[in-house]
Amino acid sequence: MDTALLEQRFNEKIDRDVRIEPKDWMPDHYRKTLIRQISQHAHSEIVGMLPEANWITRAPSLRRKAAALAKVQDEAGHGLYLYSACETLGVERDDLLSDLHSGKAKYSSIFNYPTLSWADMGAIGWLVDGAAIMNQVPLCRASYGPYARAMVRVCKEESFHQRQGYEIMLTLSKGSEVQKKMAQDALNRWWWPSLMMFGPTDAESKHTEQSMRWGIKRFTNDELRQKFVDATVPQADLLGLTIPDKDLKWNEERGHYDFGAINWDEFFNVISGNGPCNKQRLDARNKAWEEGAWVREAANAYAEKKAKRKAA
Ligand code: FAQ
Repeated sequence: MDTALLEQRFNEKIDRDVRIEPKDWMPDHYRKTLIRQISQHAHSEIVGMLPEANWITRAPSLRRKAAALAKVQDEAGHGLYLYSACETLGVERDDLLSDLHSGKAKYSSIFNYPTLSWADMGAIGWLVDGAAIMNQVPLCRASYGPYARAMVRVCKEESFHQRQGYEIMLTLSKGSEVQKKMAQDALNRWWWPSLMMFGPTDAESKHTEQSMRWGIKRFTNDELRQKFVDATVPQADLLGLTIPDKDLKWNEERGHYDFGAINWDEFFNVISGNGPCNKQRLDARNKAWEEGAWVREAANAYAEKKAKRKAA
């Protein structure tokens, strides 16, 4: 069948909202876009384990420690589903990881900020997982089957993370003056980077238009950012905390909150590798890779032995 006809069939499927599956014909650009987005997403989950893992040994109680451990393990699981989904597009996981380790591949800007206090565990759960859910629930309807299906379980787990983060913030904000200050300080530091997670404005976004046409993205970056602000402001009110934005104001006419200008220079600086923790995060991932070499060797040796036994 000629390419024009294949492309026409592919476009018809997209128009009818029929899922594209790994063995289906797809345009090269669609495949590449998915590999880029899914692998960046997988890397974000794996690098995203680092800021919180930092607090597992310092959690204030056994209950908090158990929840933090479970959350970080969930994130490892999300990374694995996503690498698997990406491999269905014909790439090797080792190549994807090599691009992460060399600094060539991107991962979410948010994980390049430091976690300075226990309240940051609350703020990350509430804001970062909250932003992740806002972005990822529509991805459960993405046109590529393996990505959409992986997102279903990821979103369920992210919802638990968001709730447990909010509950940490609630406990701190109803606690002593010092605890309330810690919660406010964490909100001050995580608010703007959380808004940046949604990516550049629609006017600056390179990929949104095409990804929307293909049904990979269902909303634009600005639409999701606005939904997040609208959902989160009342939650901050309930905590008795103040969002660090003097321009934040309900706009009756639009039926949305207006919010202040995002520092896009900071965002582009962070995604170019110059954020506060970029180097630390990549060093930690490279160290984990090197120290895990014996596990990969043992697994390969076992697989070879099993294959030989089967062949004999
Ligand atoms: N950070 O044209 P667009 C999580 C890049 S998971 C870094 O708008 P697109 C779970 C973008 O890649 C968080 N880079 O791109 C968790 C592109 O670069 P390229 C991750 C960013 O793809 C919670 C360039 O800028 N979630 O949090 C960022 O249409 C708590 C132009 O941008 C996902 O990955 C950024 N924030 O839209 C774990 C969700 N934004 O490749 C632990 C899936 C943009 O041309 C604890 N991904 N860039 O060099 C998506 O929905 C999309 O890829 C966007 C970006 C919305 C992130």
